[in-house]
Amino acid sequence: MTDIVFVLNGPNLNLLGTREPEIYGSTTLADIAAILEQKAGEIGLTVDFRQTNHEGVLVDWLHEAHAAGAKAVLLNAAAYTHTSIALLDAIKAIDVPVIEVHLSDPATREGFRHLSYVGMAAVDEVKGLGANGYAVALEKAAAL
Ligand code: CA2
Repeated sequence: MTDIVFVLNGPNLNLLGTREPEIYGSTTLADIAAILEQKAGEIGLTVDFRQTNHEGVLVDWLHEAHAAGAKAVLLNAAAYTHTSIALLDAIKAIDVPVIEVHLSDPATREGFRHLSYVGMAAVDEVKGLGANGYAVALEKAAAL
């Protein structure tokens, strides 16, 4: 096992900070990456921070985290959280613990956000804390 934590972000999160700030806040994904990289350095971890709009790419990256012997994956699969059996299968197929992350709390939003395939296999979750939730999740990863 290495000290690498993969931080994987799904569709539309590249727009963070530019739209719907009342739901997702005004921090950009680049800001979050910078905060996490600094925090990771302080606690002796390395983060590999990525975003894609494509479901299969997230599956490939989960496999890559496994092949790299990553310590953990922080996964904000965005809308694929609620639809993707492929992601559920990938999380179950790898040895790396996955922590589910969301900026908002999907349980307090529309009904279609209440189901989480990611949550069926994740070891932990951080929801509703905005951008700070990523740092909280990194601390959880450090404690695994
Ligand atoms: O709260 C979260 O982190 C979500 O994963 C965000 C997803 C949503 O589908 C999940 O239910 C909860 C949506 C990400 C869209 O990101 C945007 C960012 C800026 C502007 C518009 C969308």
